Amino acid sequence: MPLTFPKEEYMQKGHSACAGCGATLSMRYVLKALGPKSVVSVPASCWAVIPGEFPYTSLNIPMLYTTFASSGASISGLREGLDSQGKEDYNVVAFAGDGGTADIGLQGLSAAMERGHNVLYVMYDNEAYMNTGIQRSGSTPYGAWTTTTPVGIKRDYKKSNKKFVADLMIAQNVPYVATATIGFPEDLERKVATAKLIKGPKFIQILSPCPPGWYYNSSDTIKISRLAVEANVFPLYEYRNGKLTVYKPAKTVPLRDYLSLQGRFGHLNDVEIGEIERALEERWQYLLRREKD
Ligand SMILES: Cc1ncc(C[n+]2csc(CCOP(=O)(O)OP(=O)(O)O)c2C)c(N)n1
Ligand SMILES: [Mg+2]
Repeated sequence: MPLTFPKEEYMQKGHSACAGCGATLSMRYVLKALGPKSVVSVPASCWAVIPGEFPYTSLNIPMLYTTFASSGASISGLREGLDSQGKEDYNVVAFAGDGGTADIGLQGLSAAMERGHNVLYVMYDNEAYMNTGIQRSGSTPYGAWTTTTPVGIKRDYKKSNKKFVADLMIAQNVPYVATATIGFPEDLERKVATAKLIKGPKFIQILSPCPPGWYYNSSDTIKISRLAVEANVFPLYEYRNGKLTVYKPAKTVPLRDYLSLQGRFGHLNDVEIGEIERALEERWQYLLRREKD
């Protein structure tokens, strides 16, 4: 790991996340890049319970616990309040799940970005409503089992495609948009550090694997995060000043390598995997075309 990776910790031991929780590493890495002058707003989600019960907390910075739909509105208010006290140097950050971002919080997110506040919105994407028991969200990928897309005799796995919120943010021309994963921490750290220096709205979507929700061994979290990029499931990109840059992985792997580690995809047959692979390739080609624009 390069020496530039910040040593300071703003998240301590003693939290209540599951073993191998990707969302927990996401928060730890984001705070490392932002530093102590940060305030984080968390809506209803796993992260609302991970820090611990009041008066205990595993975070060394202030956290506002807000309602499920309100992340965008809450960071707007925090920003304006801090600025009115002359505290422009504080980072105001939303740290929201995929349900709270792709679904119920989408209008609040879009509105906060449109108003142009100097805020960072981080979507930790574990691809379902995990805190309430693995219900599908708009960000759940095609083919996945969840408790609301069950696979019994009817094979009711999710039949619609993942909604890529970062793509929506590009369509809205948000000044800085990026995708990242905890499997490439230096890349994640650099993107958060870049966002910190930009005055205006920023959005980062971090793929954050979930052992119980994706049904895999908790020691595989980092491996799965890296495979997601290498198997073209979760392309890494950065959008700045209207220009898209797509990361080309040094190594690519077959989709099956990513899917086979996770019980949530265990029901898929060869034909279905081939269809998913084709759709992912189409999206990849779309991103490359967009990069050339
Ligand atoms: C208006 C409203 N509806 C439903 C809930 C119940 N609820 C709490 S957390 C949650 C799931 C959150 O999912 P996500 O945003 O993906 O975060 P994760 O739990 O995966 O970390 C739900 C449905 C709520 N708190 N408020
Ligand atoms: Mg989630």
